[in-house]
Amino acid sequence: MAESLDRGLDELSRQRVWDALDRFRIEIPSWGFANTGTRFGKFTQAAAATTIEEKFADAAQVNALTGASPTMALHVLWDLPNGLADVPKIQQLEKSTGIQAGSINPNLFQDQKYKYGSICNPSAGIRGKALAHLLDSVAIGRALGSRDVSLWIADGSNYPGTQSIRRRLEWMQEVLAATHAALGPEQRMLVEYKPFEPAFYHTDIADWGMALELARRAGPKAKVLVDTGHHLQGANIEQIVAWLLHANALGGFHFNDRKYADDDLTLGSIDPYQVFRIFHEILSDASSGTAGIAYMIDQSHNLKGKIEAMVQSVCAAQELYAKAASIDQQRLRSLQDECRLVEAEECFREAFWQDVRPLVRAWREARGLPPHPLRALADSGYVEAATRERGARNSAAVASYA
Ligand code: RM4
Ligand code: MN
Ligand code: MN
Repeated sequence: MAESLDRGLDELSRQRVWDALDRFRIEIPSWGFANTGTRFGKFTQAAAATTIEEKFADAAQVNALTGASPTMALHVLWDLPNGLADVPKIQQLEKSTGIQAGSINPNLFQDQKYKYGSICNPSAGIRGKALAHLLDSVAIGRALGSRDVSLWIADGSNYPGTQSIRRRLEWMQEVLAATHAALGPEQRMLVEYKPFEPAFYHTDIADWGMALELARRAGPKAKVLVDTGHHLQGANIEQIVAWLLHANALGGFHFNDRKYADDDLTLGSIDPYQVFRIFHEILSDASSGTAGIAYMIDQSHNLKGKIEAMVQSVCAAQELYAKAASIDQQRLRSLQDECRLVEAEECFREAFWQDVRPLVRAWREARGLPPHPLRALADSGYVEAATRERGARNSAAVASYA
């Protein structure tokens, strides 16, 4: 037993980490660069992006420092307020910054008409408008050549008896099927779930089982999106991941961390072991089904500097992915099969606890990237320049809640 404990990083696991870093990409969200806040108010930041041009510039800066985030998720209403007509502008920005448009996020939660829901609204007229927005989003995705249309449905109700759960899900199913039918051959549709908020009694897509069933009924291009902040306390997220892999229905992730609910904190800031366990589920799956998984960050930093927090998040994701990649899967599997519990657990734990940062730094240098991305950001003066250029516009932003 002694020799199967305490093994450290051997040459093979170093190679696995290196390959994993070459492969790993994580998408950053445009909304992570703009001024966002709590539902009580916003503390605006002078360096926050105020335009789509500035969001692209910030994303390019994060990618230049990390080499791992070449795409940016777009929110249709916030980033393409004129819908399809804004596509040429986005294409122009893709060219000038080298950042590609990533997942397209329809917005079905902001307009006044969605007070009682969007695709689950009892009004056929409002459901029709929501579908029209979904179809616009599919067309935008197709025009930009981006693969995923990522749906988060904020619909639900606040009081028992006030809405029919059954009828709403039938309505929703119809709209999702119509959206699926419009997808191009390369497009996918991701279905996100969340147990509560903004609705507090029932949410129309509350958990992964509901999302999976809806995705299945919509069609083969529909997959489930796991937002790590969208679970009730104590949920075993890596088990959900394992099940979705088993069902060939894992579309991707919105990474963020939480202590209580949908807190949108920095990835791995509260529970890095959980992110490691999630990556392990994926890396221990030898099938090819894992290749299409979209890793994305869904975070809004209302106190931390936005660009700094995004660099920090990408680096945290790389480090945790690297740790999970260092596991010798074959060895772990035989320890599991022989029920050598302590040795199996130690094999797993050791991968988590070892410091992969020197190896990640070496990888960065070999790829022409700064070994310390956060330090390089500080040295670049980028945030100071953004503060000077954007300060006046940001100070004019509205911050009140009521
Ligand atoms: C939601 C959800 C969605 C995101 C919005 C802004 O809580 O996580 O994915 O688009 O926030
Ligand atoms: Mn999300
Ligand atoms: Mn969320």
